[in-house]
Amino acid sequence: PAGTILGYPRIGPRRELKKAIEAFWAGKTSAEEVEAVAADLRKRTRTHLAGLGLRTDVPAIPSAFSFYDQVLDATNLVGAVPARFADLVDAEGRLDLAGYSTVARGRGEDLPLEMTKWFDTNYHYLVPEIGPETEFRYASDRTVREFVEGLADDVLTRPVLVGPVTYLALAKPTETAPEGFTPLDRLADLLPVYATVLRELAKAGATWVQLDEPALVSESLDVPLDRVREAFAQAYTVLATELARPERPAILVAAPYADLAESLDVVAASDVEGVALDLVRGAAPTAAVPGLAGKVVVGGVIDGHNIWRADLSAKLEVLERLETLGAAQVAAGTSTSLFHVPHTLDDEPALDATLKSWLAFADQKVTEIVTLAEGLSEGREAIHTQLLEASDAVRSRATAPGVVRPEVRERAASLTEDAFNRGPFAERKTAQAERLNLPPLPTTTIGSFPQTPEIRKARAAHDKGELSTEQYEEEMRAEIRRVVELQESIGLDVLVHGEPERNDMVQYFAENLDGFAVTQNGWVQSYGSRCTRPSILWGDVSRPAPITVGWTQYTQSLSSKPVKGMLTGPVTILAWSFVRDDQPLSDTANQVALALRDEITDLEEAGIAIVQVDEPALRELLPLKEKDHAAYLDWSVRSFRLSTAGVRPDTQIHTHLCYSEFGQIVGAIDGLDADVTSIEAARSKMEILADIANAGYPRAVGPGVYDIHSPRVPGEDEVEELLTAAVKAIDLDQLWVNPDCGLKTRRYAEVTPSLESILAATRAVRATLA
Ligand code: THG
Ligand code: ZN
Repeated sequence: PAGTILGYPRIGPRRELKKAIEAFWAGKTSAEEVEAVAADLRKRTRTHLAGLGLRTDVPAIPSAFSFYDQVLDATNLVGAVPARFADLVDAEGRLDLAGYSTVARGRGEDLPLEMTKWFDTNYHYLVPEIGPETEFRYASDRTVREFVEGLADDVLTRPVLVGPVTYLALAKPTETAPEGFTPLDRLADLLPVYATVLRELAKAGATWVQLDEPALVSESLDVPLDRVREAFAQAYTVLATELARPERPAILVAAPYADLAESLDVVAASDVEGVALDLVRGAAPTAAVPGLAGKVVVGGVIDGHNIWRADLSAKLEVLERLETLGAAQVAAGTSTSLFHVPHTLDDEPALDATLKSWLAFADQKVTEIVTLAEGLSEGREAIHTQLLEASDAVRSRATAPGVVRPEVRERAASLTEDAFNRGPFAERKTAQAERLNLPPLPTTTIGSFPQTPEIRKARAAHDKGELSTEQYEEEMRAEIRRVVELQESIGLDVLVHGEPERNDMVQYFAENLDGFAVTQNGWVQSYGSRCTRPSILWGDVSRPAPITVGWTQYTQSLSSKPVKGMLTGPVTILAWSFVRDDQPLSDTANQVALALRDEITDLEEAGIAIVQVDEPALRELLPLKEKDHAAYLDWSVRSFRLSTAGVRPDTQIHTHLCYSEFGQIVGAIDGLDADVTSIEAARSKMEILADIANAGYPRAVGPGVYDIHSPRVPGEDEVEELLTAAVKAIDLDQLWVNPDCGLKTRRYAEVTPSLESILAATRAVRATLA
C-alpha cells in the first residue's frame, strides 16, 4: 500500500521550534540547545507519522525540516551566500546557525535576503541573489545528516529539497549583474552541487529523494514557462540520466500549487522515477501520457492547502482512474506539503464538535492518506467504514444550520449593478476636499502602531479570564489616547487609532463575524518563526453587530483632525483564512463584502469621514495561470467595490496594498476605484510612480517613504529626496505621504523618530511649493 505526504508542519504542535529559535536570537539559549530541540521535534514527528500509519520501511515519511525557510536552506546547501555576508562563511563554505539566522534577518546596514510570497500562498521565502560571479559548492550536509538521523531510528525517510530549476527561477539577479542576466543562466554551474547531494544521499542509504519543482506550474515568475521547461529538461538530463542509479536515489519530482498538465510532458520524458501531481488544483490526465509508464505517480488528492475533510470515495475514484493510465505504481498523496495547515484537530477542545467533524488538519490528512492507500491495495471493502464516515461528514456539512442562510443568499442575489459603483471621481474629489480641508501632501500612517509587550500581556490576560473585558477595554483606550497624542505632537494630518485591540488584521474580523470559527493552536508558518492562525470560514457570512465603530468613534472624540476607520478587505479576509470549498470564492467574497459594507455605513453615520479598506493580499491570490487572471481580477475587484461603494461622495475611501508590483495589476488597482491608495515604494526608490503616471491613473496615491520592514530610521534628507522625486513624477494633488506599511511589528524607538523625519521632510517640501 502506497501513501505519502509531500511535507509536514515544521514549527511544532505548540510552536516549539519558534520558541527555541527566538530564544537563540535573543541570546537566551545556545545553538546546541536549539539543535537539540529541533532534533527532538524531528524524532517526535517521525514517530508520530509512523504511529498514524505511514510506512517506515519504504520512504513514505518526508525529511523536510527547516530552521527558517526551505529556499534559504537551498541557498545554504549550494553555498550561494551573498557577498555582504561572506564573513559568516567558514573555509568549507558553511554557515553556522547564527550565520544562517543573520542572512535571514540582516544586521545593521546589511539587509537580509528579500522576503516574498511562495507561489499563491501566505508563506514567504527568502529570495536567493544569484549573479554571474556566484560560486556554487556543496556547503551543507544537513540534508544527509537528517536522513541518517531518521535511519538510526529505523525510519527510511525521503529527503525533500527545492529543485534546482525552481531554486534559480525564484532567485533574483545580484545588483551588479549585467542587464539581461537571469539566474537560470547559471543552471549548468549549479547542477554539479545537486549531483553531489544526490550521490551523498545514495551513499547514506536514501532510496528516494523529493525535488520540489513548482516553477513548472507557474506563469507568474520572472522567467517564462518555456524557459523553465527547457531548464527542466537540461537539469534532469544531468541529474537523472547522466547520473545513474545506484549512484543516486530515485527522484520524485513534485510540482504542486497548480495543474501540471502543460508541463507533464517534460517530466514524463525525463528519466526521473516519479512525479507528484496536485490533483486538487489540477486534473489527472485522462489518457496515457508517453513516458509515464514505468514511473511512480503520486496522486495528490488530499488538499494540503485547506482544511476540509475529504470525500474519500471520490478521491479513491480519482486514484483508481489514475491506475488505468499505465504508471508503474500509483500512490495516494497530498496535493502540496502539509505545512500550510495546522498540526492537529486533537488540540482544539474549544472548536465546535460538528464543525470539527468536517475538518482535517495535518494529522487527520495523514490518516486520510493511509486509508486511501489501503483502499488502493486492498479494495474498497477494506475501508468501507471510513468511506461511509467521510461521506457522512460531507453530507452533514451540506445541510448544517449556518452553512446556507437564506437571508444572506437573498441579499446577495438581489444586488443590482448600482451596489458596485460610486459616483464619478471628479465629484467625489471636490466634495472630499471641501469636507476634509487637508494641506498639500497630507500625511498619515497605514493604520497599526507598535503592538507593545503591555498590549500583548493585557490581551493574553483577558483571553485567560484574568482581566475583565471592562479593564481590557480601558487599557486599549489608554493606548489609543497615547497613540493619538503621539500623532498630534508629531503633526500628522489624518490620524488612526493604532489597532491595539486587534490580534491579527483578519482573525479580529473573523472573531466578530458570523460564519467564521477561530482556532486555539492552529498555527501555520507565515515566514521564519512567524506564524498566523488562519480563521475558518465555514458558513454564510454576516455581521451580527458593529465591530470597529465604538473604537473609531472614541478615537475621533479625542481629536479635531480626521480619524480614519480601518477595515480589512474581503479578498484579504479570504486569502488569510481557510475558506469553504463548496461555492465559488466570488460568492463568499461578496458575503464578506456586504458585512464590511454595513460596517462602513455605520462608521459614516458615526461621523467618520475617511475609511481605509486594506487589501494587502490582492496580488497573493492572483492565479498562477494567466488564463485565470481575468476572472480572478474581476471578482476580487468587484467584491472590494461592493464593500466600499455604499458611501456618500464626501466620504473618502482609502486602500493599502503591500507590495510594489503596482505595474503588474495596475488595471485592477484602477478598478478598485479607491480615492487614495497607499503602496510600498521606499525600497524601490519611488520607481513605481512612473507606472502610475504612465497609466494615467487619476486618483490619489501614497507611495511609502519609510521602509518599515527594516529597523533603520530614515533621515529627514532621505525622505525629502523621495518626496521630491514623487512630486516631480505625479501631480501634487494626487500625492499623500505615509510609511510603506503598518507599524505593528516595529518598536516606538524606531517609529517615533521615523515619523518625525517624515513630517520634517514634508514641511520642507511644502515650503518649496509655496
Ligand atoms: N496576518 C495574516 N497573514 C499575514 C499577515 C498578517 N500574511 C502576510 C503578512 N501579514 C505576514 N506577516 C506576519 C507578521 C507578523 C506575524 C505573522 C505574520 C506575527 N505573528 C505572531 C508570531 O508568530 O509570534 C503571532 C501573532 C498572534 O499572536 O496572532 O508576528 O498580518 N493573517
Ligand atoms: Zn502593507
